[in-house]
Amino acid sequence: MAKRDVAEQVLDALGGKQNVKANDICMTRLRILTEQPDLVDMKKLRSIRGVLGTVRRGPNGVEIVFGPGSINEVSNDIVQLTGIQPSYSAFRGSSSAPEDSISVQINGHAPIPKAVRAAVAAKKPLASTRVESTANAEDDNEDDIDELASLLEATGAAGTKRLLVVNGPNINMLGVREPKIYGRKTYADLVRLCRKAAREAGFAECRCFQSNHEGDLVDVVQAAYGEFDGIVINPAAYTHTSIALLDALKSVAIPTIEVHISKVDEREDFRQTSYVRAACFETIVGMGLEGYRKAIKDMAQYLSEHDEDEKD
Ligand code: CA2
Repeated sequence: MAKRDVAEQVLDALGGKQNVKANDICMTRLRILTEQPDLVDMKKLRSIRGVLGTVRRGPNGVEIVFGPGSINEVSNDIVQLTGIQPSYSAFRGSSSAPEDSISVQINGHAPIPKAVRAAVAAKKPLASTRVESTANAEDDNEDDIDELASLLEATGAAGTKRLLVVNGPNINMLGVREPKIYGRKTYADLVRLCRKAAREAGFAECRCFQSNHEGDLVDVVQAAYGEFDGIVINPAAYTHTSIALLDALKSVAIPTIEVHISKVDEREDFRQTSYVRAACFETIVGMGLEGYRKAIKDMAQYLSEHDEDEKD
């Protein structure tokens, strides 16, 4: 079955795309906030090929666990079909916040069915392996799902490195104006490019975040501490003004690459200053959106070299 079909079936089981208020992904889970939770058919969701388990989180949240091979594509398709970009902040403060699951522990509560456990441990494809023991239930036990996701992540079946891509003010306006400087591609195109590049570079997760507000950018960098292995950042105009963002990047000390779409070095004088550069090990300018692809590849390379250093 094509991944697109999977996304269409997921939306159907969620009560249609109009019932999706927000979405986000982490390494193995698709997170959905619904408008009307009673429209969600959990049984239908759980019968979709590739779905390993489901759980309701909070009054409006649903989490759907996929095998590592399919989560990114299904998520991309959900984004295309709904027109809603993955949003980290939409889940903040709700009981289905990404933080909940990123920090989940294998706590030894409800056991994972043996077949799933064995497939994960053997790093076998999981598309046809389902949580059979709970197939008739309304949804899976939360502990069971957390353990399943943790197991998938801990065994490296989903890769291990997590990438955060941060974009600053007006990047959401890409493709709308000034095509001579910033090109014709939109922010949605940029998110797609980053997710694909990250998948190809072997990242387990690629989360894209954009805000027009300096404090939000500081918050997301701080929240990345202990959660993400690398940051690719285009702080846009805050590049040239924000000591707060520089301090945030320094405080988390996560390897960071600075990207600029345009040739900032050939533009106005005020664009020649970059405060964040002091916290970045590489800066890429003037390559258009392709600069993000290079940054993601270079980050993967840097992280693999850094891991090897640790082994020596
Ligand atoms: O070249 C870059 O990537 C920049 O970071 C982009 C920023 C600018 O302030 C920096 O100096 C260089 C601007 C973000 C996008 O702004 C738009 C303005 C009009 C139409 C579309 C995007």
